[in-house]
Amino acid sequence: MLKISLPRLRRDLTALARFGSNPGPGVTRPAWSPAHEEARAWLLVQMKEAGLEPSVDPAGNTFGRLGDGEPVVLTGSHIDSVPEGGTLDGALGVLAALECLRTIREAGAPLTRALAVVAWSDEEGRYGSLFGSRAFAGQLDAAKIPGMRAPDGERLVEAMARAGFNALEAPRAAADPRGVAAYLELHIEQGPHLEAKGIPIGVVEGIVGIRRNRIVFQGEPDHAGTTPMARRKDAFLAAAEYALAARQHVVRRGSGRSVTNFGVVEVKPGVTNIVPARAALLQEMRELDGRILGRLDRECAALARRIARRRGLGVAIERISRNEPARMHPEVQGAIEAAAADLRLRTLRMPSGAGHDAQNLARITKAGMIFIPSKGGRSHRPDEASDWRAIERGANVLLHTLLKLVS
Ligand code: HGY
Ligand code: MN
Ligand code: MN
Repeated sequence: MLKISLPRLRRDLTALARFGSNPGPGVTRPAWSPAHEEARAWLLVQMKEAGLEPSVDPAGNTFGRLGDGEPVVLTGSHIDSVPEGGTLDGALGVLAALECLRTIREAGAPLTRALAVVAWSDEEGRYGSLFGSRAFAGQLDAAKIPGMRAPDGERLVEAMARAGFNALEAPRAAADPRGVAAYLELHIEQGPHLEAKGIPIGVVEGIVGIRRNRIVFQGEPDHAGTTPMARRKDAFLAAAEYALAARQHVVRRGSGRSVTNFGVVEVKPGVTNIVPARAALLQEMRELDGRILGRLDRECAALARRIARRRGLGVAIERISRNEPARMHPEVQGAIEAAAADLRLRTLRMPSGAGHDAQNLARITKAGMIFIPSKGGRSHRPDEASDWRAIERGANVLLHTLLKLVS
């Protein structure tokens, strides 16, 4: 039975982890950064050496194709990372796919369809959520590109220009759906369920929708020493009350799986002896059911307005990004389960609480995802890890699922 080469995959994962490596474990490799562009150049060389036809599209998506003709079966993930992130999130899916195509090519396996490995740009959404796969799926709103910025204010247009791309050209990456037969992504679970159940392979049924909003409370600056407490229009206190109340609302009135997070808090003027005049929160909400997600979004906005009114403050709510939930295709789920059965591996059907490029691909083709266990369920942190045996199992399930999709 055809198997991938774990030593080669391990060599590639170790090599890629060098680009943007932190002083300690993990990586910081934001999209379009010098470390990311060096990683892309390295990946293109590996693709060429593997005998694949490399290319990069106007949205910065990097492809390595095996075989000619359409429609093609795509497999991959992303090589950008969160700040202080781990070495497997995204990288595993791209490099396991590369190793699968190498193995298939070396074995001279008969292909009824072309295959391509892909690294989607800015999956982590530093400038705009799931950017590259959104452009490929024809979902990128060109009018929004000039205003897209990172949390630190850096514009997407400047970041892409620095890497040699014209951001305004990104919508030209939109693919003809008839040219894509299926999409398959191997990813670490980034949660605790597979490890807790002792099951080696997750078969993703659906991926959560994600709503990201900026909520800005507007109060008044005042002297922090002389202003009586009852007279303060403290924007930070309104934001703090909202964050606690919104979290409670999502937990109580969501599906039981619904989650929310406040990952960025900005307080202005941001000095110790002035009452905060302005407090901005970046909030995200995630839920598998689009209707529930929409309801929570509306209810939280109403909650913010009530708190602002009661405190005599202003509030502005700005939508940052919005990804709808996506169902994975039953045929691809079935192929993953059949491949795992061939390899005598147990599987678990499960939702993904993380967003993935597969949710954009699901809009234009049959998409599926394979999960492997994350140690301690940890991810988006430097000590993100999976066992090498788990990595090998996941890559072999990816290999045999691909073979079922192209034979
Ligand atoms: O945030 C996410 O869910 C993914 O890791 N980008
Ligand atoms: Mn991630
Ligand atoms: Mn990821």
